[in-house]
Amino acid sequence: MDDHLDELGRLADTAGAEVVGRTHQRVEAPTPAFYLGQGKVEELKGVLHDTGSTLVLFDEALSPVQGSSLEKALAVRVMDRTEVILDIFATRARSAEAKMQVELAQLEYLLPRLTRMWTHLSRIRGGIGLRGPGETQLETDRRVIRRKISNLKRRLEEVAHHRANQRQGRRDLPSAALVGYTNAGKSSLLRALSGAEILVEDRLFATLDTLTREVDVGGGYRFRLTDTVGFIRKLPHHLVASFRATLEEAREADLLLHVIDASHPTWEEQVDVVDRELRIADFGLRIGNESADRQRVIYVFNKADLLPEPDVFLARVREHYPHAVLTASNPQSAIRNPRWGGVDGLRSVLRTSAQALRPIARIRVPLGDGKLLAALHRDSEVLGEAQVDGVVEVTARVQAWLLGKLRRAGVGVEIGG
Ligand SMILES: Nc1nc2c(ncn2[C@@H]2O[C@H](COP(=O)(O)OP(=O)(O)OP(=O)(O)O)[C@@H](O)[C@H]2O)c(=O)[nH]1
Ligand SMILES: [Mg+2]
Repeated sequence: MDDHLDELGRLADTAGAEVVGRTHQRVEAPTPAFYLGQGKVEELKGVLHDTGSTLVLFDEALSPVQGSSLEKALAVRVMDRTEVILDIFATRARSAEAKMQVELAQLEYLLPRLTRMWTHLSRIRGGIGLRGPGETQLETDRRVIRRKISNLKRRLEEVAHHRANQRQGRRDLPSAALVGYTNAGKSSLLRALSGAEILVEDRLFATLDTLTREVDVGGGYRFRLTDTVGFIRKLPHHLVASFRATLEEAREADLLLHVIDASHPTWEEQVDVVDRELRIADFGLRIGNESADRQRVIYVFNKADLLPEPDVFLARVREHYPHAVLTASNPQSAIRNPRWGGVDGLRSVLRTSAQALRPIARIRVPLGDGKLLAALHRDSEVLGEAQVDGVVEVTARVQAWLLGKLRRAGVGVEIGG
């Protein structure tokens, strides 16, 4: 309970609100009008008066009716967790695509609440909760909003289509996606592995756009690594839905690196939240087939430098996650803990995966089969070519599925460099 409110506090802070007090009530059956009991509403009124605050945040989702009657009763702006998250996303979206995705989610959220926002806007202005689609859209009617929604959906589909086309030509390198709870250190890991300057912040939802970098994992192998938007408890489903396209990149990756803040007191719950979201987002994880999931997901326990006893911690989590990797990915980690302060362990796991995902093969291409040669150049990483006895012998790192396909087509294939 306290953890949930702590997190709501961090969300409020990220959104730019200052928390002046908190309270909770165990509610067996939320009332249709206020969610809370009448007594609690009165108590809240007193607190609001005493602290002079202008905003109430709810950790639970409020129905449009509950939200609007609470606003009337309390005479201040009332937002639930969903709305706060939407607000943060709205202020953080940078790319045109992220902006469209957030706007879509906001409009979907707004639609059933249109009348409520309407009546209150004239009284309460400014502050968080009034950004994003903003007042101009609120002046329009539902029909216009519906048209906007379908417009945004269409434009987002176009962007997704364009991206899928771009990906087509890039299957040469093995790929991995960094996924995980917000603030776990996904961007920091990508920065540490690639050496690229990447935005890292001690804030929730620092990253909204996927970003891909090539990473040298040693032994002559490279990986294409993609950073993604973080998950959080009760992530609004509108947002998950509209960010689907962004997550497409991750969905098609050979591996998922599930990054966990090992130093967080409730990391286990965070892992559950992420696993559940990944299932909902249909990450090709086979539900009910744990072993298949495990092959594709590598659990990366980050922030090792903050653990009192990293070795003990790793031994313990390996009982559940046999292939768990422990990392520390911010620049100060190595100073704090020289032995556990790096990402070498993850790099070597990626190297081993790359070797398995892309074995080196010699493929004999008949002279004149330009199509096969072109396909190899497109879908595999060609290391060398030589003409021997009327065939072109191509040495390449080839994906396992492609090897099978070549063999079935009667092409001469030999594994080994
Ligand atoms: N001590 C310590 N801090 C870390 C480590 N990795 C990341 N951090 C810090 O954790 C915070 C969040 O890091 P990010 O890399 O932005 O996290 P993220 O998972 O990309 O977060 P979102 O983009 O918000 O989902 C930053 O303040 C980092 O400096 C680590 O290994 N050790
Ligand atoms: Mg990030």
